[in-house]
Amino acid sequence: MLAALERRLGPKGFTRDPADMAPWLSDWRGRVHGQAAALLSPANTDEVQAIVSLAAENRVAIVPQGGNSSMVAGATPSPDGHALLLSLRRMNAIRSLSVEDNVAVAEAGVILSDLHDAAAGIGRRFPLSLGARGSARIGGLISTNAGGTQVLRFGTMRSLVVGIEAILPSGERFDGLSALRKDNRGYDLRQLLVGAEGTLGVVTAASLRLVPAIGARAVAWVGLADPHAALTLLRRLEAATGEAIESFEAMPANALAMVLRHIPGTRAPLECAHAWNILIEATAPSGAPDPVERLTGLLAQAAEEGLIEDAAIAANEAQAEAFWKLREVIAEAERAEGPAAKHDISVPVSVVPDFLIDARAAVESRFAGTRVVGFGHLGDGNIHFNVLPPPDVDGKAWVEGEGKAVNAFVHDFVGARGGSLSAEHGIGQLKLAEFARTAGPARLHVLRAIKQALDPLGIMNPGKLIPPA
Ligand code: 2HG
Ligand code: ZN
Repeated sequence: MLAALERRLGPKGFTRDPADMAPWLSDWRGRVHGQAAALLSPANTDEVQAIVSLAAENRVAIVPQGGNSSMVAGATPSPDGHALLLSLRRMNAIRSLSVEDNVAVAEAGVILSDLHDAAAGIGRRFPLSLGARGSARIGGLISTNAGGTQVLRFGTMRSLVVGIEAILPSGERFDGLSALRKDNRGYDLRQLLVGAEGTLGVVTAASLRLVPAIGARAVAWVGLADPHAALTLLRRLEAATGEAIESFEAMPANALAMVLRHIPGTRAPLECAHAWNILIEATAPSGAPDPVERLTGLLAQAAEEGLIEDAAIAANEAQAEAFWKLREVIAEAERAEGPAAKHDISVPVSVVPDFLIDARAAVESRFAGTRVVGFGHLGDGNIHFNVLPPPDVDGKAWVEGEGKAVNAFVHDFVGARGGSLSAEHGIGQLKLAEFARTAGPARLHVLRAIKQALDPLGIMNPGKLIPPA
């Protein structure tokens, strides 16, 4: 089979060279290391179809991979070395952009920031963004139902996918790219593939929703004392500005401190340290009044009332970018800080302020010496609740040992509040055991039944998402 694949894909699309494969065999955080029989980089959908058909015939596993920025090792093959690592990186064409349909058709290997640029070129934008936008690719973003920093207004990837082209585990091609806004032909295969983490087929291209380009934006950095005030502020800003608030990101003092410590060239926007920092972005369509004035007025009023302690509004685009950088590099700063027990949880938005306070206190008192860094998408109810090991232990060993007890503790805390143990990163390998432990029987039954129906041979990204029976 490998010889047949090598013939079909040619030297650009096939390698077994350990040096070529090495960067793609470990996850972004360097926690999980795998092996692969070969690295396949098809140039088009026909080649993906040939690969999947051959793999099905030979009962060989396929691990699809995009930008390899998964937080849960969802694109890292198992260490046995049997699987084919299928990189979509060469399929990076934007096939079309339509101002009439407000749709872009992008192949799975298109880098998110390239899609942003292409949409801007026709006076539109693709309204999903995240820190890894320079490396994350459309196929991976779809397969993990990625979220990011604009979910508040535009939803997760699921709400932005209007069509999908995919190769199913049988080798059949699903042609679902046409950008129909209404299509009620029963079960929605497109949406089944969103968030499927490559377990139901390989997404090769997608039709994606575009929205009008913004006319202007206002980016503010706010310091305040507690997360309840933050939620009050969010709801007040929304009520006052309609749809203008696109991002509302919360960072505790220790998250900002970690960024300033590890990322060169960063500085705090406000004079004093605050227990909580909020990054707010408000936008306005072209022709509408500049949102800076409105946001400045609303924040001044909030300061007068004592709801917030201080605020700075970016004076220009460079400053706006600098504020955003402080938020977007937290994951990188945390990686530099060392191993941590990471959680990507969601709870109802109304529960977030209490959760941030109570869960941190509970974890730090139950697991002596740990430090909680809980930050993220407050307006979406999605907190990255990361727990750093006590300073005097081997961090890596701690994550694999005591860290597992921390995981269970945090997930039970979340479960008791009606939350989810995966808000936007998926299950992958790293959340699999906890997912199996906490998912109810009905959820597991349906998940396995769907997997069995579409991938009876179990060749698509095995060992991810679906807890073994
Ligand atoms: C973010 O919001 C990413 O910055 C990463 O989702 C979160 O590293 C994390 O825990
Ligand atoms: Zn996030």
